[in-house]
Parts: sequence; structure tokens; C-alpha cells
Amino acid sequence: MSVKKSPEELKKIFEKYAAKEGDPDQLSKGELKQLIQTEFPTLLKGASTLDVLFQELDKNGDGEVSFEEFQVLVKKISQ
Ligand SMILES: [Ca+2]
Ligand SMILES: [Ca+2]
Repeated sequence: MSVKKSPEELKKIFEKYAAKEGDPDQLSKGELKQLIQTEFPTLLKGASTLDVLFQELDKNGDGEVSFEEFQVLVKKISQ
């Protein structure tokens, strides 16, 4: 099964999980964890852990992942 998703689907997924707690436009680490575990469990089967992935995505280091920062993950998924 492919994990490929269209940009529209990925935006919907981001919005769905980002809205769960705190800022509805930002993914907290907990929200990212739920998103990955539910939608892209294969991503965590490689070398990267959630902590590593979160640090990689949170470019500005504010502890949340914006939709813009989420694009890095989108690129990983679509590779
Ligand atoms: Ca949020
Ligand atoms: Ca951030």
C-alpha cells in the first residue's frame, strides 16, 4: 500500500490533527504523533524516531509544526 497522498488530502490531514489541541493551525508534538501513527505508521519504522522527526520539522524551534514546516514531511512522504 502506498502512503502517497494528494496535496489536498495532506492539507485535510494536517488540519484535522492540528485542530485537536492548542493552536488549530499548528501541530504540537502530541498531535504530530497521532498524525504519524494513524496516517503514516511506516515513517516511524525507519531510523527516525518521533523526536528526531519533530525536531527536523520544527525549523523555527517554537515547539509546534506549522503547515509550512509540515511541507518537509510532505516531501518525505511523496518521495
Ligand atoms: Ca494544535
Ligand atoms: Ca515551528
